[in-house]
Amino acid sequence: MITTMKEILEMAEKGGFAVSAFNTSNIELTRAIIDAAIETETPVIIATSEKAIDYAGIDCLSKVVHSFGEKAPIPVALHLDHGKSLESVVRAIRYGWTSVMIDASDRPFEENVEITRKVVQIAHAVGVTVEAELGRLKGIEDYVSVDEREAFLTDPDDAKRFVEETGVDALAVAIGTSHGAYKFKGEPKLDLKRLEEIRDRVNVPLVLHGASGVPGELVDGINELGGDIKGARGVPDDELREAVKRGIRKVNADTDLRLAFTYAVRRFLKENPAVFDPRKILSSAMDEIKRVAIHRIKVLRPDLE
Ligand code: TD3
Ligand code: ZN
Repeated sequence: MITTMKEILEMAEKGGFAVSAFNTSNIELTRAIIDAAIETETPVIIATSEKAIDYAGIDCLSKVVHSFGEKAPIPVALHLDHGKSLESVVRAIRYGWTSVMIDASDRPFEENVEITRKVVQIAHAVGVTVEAELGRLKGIEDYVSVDEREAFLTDPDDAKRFVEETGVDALAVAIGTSHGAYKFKGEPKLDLKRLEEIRDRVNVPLVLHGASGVPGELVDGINELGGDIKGARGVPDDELREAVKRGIRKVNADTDLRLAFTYAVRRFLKENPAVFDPRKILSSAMDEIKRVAIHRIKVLRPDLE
């Protein structure tokens, strides 16, 4: 069934686990994600970026997710990922999104508060959940100095003030992750101490962006099959488990599903040179996406592992 992210996050809080938010932009990703959630009997958040909405068309993408989500025997939320403006958020709400992120994390604190507060007022009036972000997502090794690192990672006292002043339902924090397939050059590590300090001050569910694991077998498989994504590295499963222990309740992944798709398509085409039926090619991709999503869902649920 389709529900709000707030309801799903409450289930995660009660169960002491984190819910996955997986990004979609088409039928195949949506089906594979929802199948993974059904098989593990776990609620799931289907996230769409503004680019995904532009790619698929807002009406089409909404209908695809609602069509599969409504039939599913588990709670499914349709969430706008990294909404950059009030217009984009309101448009998503109008088309059936049950949850929105307003990401003004690149603006000064007071401006971030101001726009987030506005979004909360509008979204809450129609029962839509709001996520906002404080801090900047940048690989921990990409900060040129300790000062810069301190300036960009989420400050625990600011986080407290931000949540109090905006009334957001969930807060995305910067603790050393970054978007994409190249997250760490050296040892992959999160600032878990900072996460604990934020957790102690903030009473809404915390969200981890840029959390793809970038599984070695997918990266190696793609490279062996003619791809070129050398040096790709993500967040290890154990770091995610530690983050869940410290209060992360929503974990975003997009890159892992893209890697799964690419690996499966490369492998299928190599193994089946005579096949040219898109349904067969995409079915192999769905199987691999589902497998990767199930692994992630289980990592975030200590009670299932
Ligand atoms: O918001 N997202 C998904 C969109 C980012 C583009 O990849 C995330 O935080 C997940 O990031 P990733 O790259 O680790 O999957
Ligand atoms: Zn993100």
